[in-house]
Amino acid sequence: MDFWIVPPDDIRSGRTTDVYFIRTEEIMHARGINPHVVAEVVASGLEGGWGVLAGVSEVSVLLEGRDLDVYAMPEGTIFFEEEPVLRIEGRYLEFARFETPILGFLCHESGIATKAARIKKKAGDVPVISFGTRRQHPALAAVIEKCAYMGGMDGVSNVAGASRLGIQPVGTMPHSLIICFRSQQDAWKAFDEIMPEDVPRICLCDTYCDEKTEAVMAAETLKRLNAVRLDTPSSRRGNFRKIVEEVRWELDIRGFKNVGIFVSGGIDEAEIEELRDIVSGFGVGTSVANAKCIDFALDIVEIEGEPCAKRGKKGGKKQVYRRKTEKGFEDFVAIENSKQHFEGEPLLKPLILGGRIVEDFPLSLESARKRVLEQLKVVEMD
Ligand code: PCP
Repeated sequence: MDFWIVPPDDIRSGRTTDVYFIRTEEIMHARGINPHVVAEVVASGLEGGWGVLAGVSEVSVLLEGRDLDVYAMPEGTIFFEEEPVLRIEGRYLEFARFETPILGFLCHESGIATKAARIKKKAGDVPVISFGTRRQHPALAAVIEKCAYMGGMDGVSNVAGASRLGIQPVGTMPHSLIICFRSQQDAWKAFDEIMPEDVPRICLCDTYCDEKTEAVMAAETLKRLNAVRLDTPSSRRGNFRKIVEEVRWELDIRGFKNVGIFVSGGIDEAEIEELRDIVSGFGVGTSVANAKCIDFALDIVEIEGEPCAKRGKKGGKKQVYRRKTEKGFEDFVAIENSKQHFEGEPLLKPLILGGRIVEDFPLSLESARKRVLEQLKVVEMD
């Protein structure tokens, strides 16, 4: 296998499962056991109190054609602990082995989308660009950028990822360009002369000299400099805000008030809070691309119509109702089809019925991203 990438057909056939599901299938087939069940995917241990759901469209492709009904929250929905985000109904052996890839899609992708959303919420109107595909296996480049973008980030740097998203990749220049020209000015001038007009003129200003020295040098070298990028190494970083304030001061007193300051390198939520009032953009890599996965579990909660959840889980087929409040929204979970009428929008909507994707809600990336940004306006954050 080149680059150790599992072929898509092996994912579709369920070969990326854990062996104990294959053994379970063999045992249940041998004894003729295959009950009708309801299984729910629920998150626990949500560090920030909420998560952004991502990976639903891949689950729909994975389960299409199987004799199942699947309900899910729309891609990009903000969810909370104890809320089922996806529900599968059907005979257990129709989906047993797919538990592993279902959780793989949802845990990994929701982890990245959640972190991207947290970063974007902290950044407010300051643009944040995903710079992190270098931190993960390149086979995942498009998925990482999709989740970062869906989570609300304003752009992505990976060429393959941006192409799949149908957007232009965003980036500046690496230190290697400056090193190979053996001169900051020569590298910056070559960039300005050769790059297409629509590429923003953002010069990396921390290669050999102090950030403020190189920032002034760049502003004096390129007439149409949009911004400088500071990627100060941790060995020199100290008080990064002070460095940025000095660069801002030195540019302003020389009449370069329109030259922005773009920062990258180890940027996470704390750095965004510390710098968002004095920078024009953030490049965020590791903290998003390498985000902790969401701890989803898939559990059977009903068997042949009877509640049967294991310890630590609540039995019965549930629905999540969301109603608007003055401050935003609140959810509550209730047994589906209970006699009571509940106020609020039911969040679990048909995704697959009788094995056919019904797409009862738009699976498009743009609608998911719009949903995230809308919810970020009102969701609370620590
Ligand atoms: C890194 C590179 C990435 C940034 C930092 C992501 O700088 O510019 O875009 O950093 P993060 O993963 O810590 O958030 P370098 O490692 O100096 O690489 P280069 O010289 O190519 O800019």
